[in-house]
Amino acid sequence: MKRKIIHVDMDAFFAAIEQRDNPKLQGKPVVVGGNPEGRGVVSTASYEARAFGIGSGMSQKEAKRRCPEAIFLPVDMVKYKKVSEDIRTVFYSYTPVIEPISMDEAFLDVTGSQGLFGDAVTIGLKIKSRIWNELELKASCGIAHNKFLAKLGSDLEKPDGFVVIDKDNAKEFIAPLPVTKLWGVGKKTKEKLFKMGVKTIGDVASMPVDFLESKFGRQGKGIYKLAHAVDTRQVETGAEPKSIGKEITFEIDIKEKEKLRCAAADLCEQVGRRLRKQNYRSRVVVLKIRYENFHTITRRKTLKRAINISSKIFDVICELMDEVKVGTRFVRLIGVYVTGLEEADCPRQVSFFEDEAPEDERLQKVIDNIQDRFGESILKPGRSFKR
Ligand code: TTP
Ligand code: MG
Repeated sequence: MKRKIIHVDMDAFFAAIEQRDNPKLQGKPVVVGGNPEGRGVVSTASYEARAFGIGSGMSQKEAKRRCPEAIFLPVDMVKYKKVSEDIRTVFYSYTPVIEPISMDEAFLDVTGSQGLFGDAVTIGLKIKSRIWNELELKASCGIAHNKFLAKLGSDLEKPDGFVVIDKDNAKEFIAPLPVTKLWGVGKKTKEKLFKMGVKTIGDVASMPVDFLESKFGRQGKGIYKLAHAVDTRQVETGAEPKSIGKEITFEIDIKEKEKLRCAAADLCEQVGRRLRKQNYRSRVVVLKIRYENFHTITRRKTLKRAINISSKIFDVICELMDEVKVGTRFVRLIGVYVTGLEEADCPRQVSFFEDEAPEDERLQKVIDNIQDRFGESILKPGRSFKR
């Protein structure tokens, strides 16, 4: 049977919920985010506010400067989570093959549902209208034979979009679109492509794959495939991992605290990276130690707020290492685990009291991007090296 995937993404999610719940806000510029007088950032803005150039991630101060008459509201995550669950319930009534990407976005593989509910377009329309009728919210949908095209489609006609990309002319359909619509093409790659005179997806498609690989390494092949409308990735329903962890057994048992800290720092990097790649934050950090006599202990710390920055995981691990007096006995194995996983849906609001400041998040993003492009060994924190 022909594969059919629907990508659904809610429009101006947080702001739309606020407008729904307070009719006075409808048709008005609404900005949901942190404190507009403090260091808060915009979580999202209603489409009316976007007309003033306000968007996610912008400082609230700047948003206020651009549109002083906008209505600023705090984030009500409990409410949005509930709506997110309601939306998911609608999805599940059409297919069990769902990959939630964030609170307001998911891929649905409806290949096997068509016999029961009608073709993919019918299902997409039903989902859209049920979300509107039952939750009074607007969703945008993209329908195609693969994930890349489905997601591209849901974004093309936002808000209230509905785009079907036909397999037979998918390549022609995407050819005139800018290269930034290809997954993985960020600012840097875009600039590099622009310098080569490559502006559209069609331009990429017309280049030999070898050439793209020589310029962009592995990413070259990836963008080549996408530009040819090829994407074989499955909709991953995958049972949620209960924990993510990494451990190392030393060739020679180690007692020296500094060396053990370096090893732990390296593990925290790897664990943090996996955590972020899988779009989670963790509330529980676990240290595992096996001594030379194979006696094994674990120590855990539960945090008030979930984290996913490697250096923060390392801070907790250091506390736990001090607790078990690392440095006094020979150690054979050391392990770092994170559990109590939560979806890292969206950047959280920022205040002075948060343990993961926006600078930390930004720095971590830069590190992740560099490692994505050049490999993990290209950049390691000083704490992984013994002084
Ligand atoms: P998005 O789907 O990226 O944005 P949106 O739904 O507000 O608007 P649209 O899809 O129509 O462009 O994100 C979903 C929610 O996640 C958004 O309503 C608020 C939250 N969010 C943040 O808190 N910070 C961010 O930087 C982003 C991008 C989203
Ligand atoms: Mg959205």
